[in-house]
Amino acid sequence: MFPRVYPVIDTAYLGRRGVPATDLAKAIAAAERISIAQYRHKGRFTRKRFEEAKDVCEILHRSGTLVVINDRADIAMALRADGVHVGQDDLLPSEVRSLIGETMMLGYSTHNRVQLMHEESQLADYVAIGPVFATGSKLNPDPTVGLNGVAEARELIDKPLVAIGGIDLDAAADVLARGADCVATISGLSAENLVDWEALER
Ligand code: 3NM
Repeated sequence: MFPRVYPVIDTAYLGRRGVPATDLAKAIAAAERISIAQYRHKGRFTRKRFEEAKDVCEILHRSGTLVVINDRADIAMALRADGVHVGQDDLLPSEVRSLIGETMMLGYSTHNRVQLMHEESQLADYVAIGPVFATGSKLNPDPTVGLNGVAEARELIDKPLVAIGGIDLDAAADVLARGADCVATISGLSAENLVDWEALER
């Protein structure tokens, strides 16, 4: 069963708030029912950033939480992370798969029906659809797909479906009810409201 809640530890978002990525990682690690998290860093992977990602990975792994690295298969492999998440402007899933093999998880972002139905999407372990609602956490987001877009995506694919974009706690239940297996969030989740997110897990 794919988890229902997928926190995204976004360095830009947390940086603006002065929250260390490791602090959020510690809170996620302490939340027993949260079983997966993503580390997302859109900037350059300096040595310092790599060390931070490594710390985040270690903190999460100690509690048995799976770690997925955004965009970068090389960094994910160097960190011995559990997976890589790529988007439409990154390496293709087929290229990533040939690097990471079958045991590491591969997530793929899609934003519309054509991308969802593309053969590359079939190579992913889970597919994300978004943005569901307006989001301030992504530069140049695609048009929102809304709850109907989630329901349509559900009809189009059999894989675990992750919904992302502007989903707060209030909206999460609706998004799950429209067929998403999981809700991913950057700004909707914090150390303070993590227990409420956790309640969505079985
Ligand atoms: N990907 P928040 S929307 C990282 O549409 C990301 O694929 C999206 O942040 C997509 O939960 C998004 O703060 C931002 O809206 C999610």
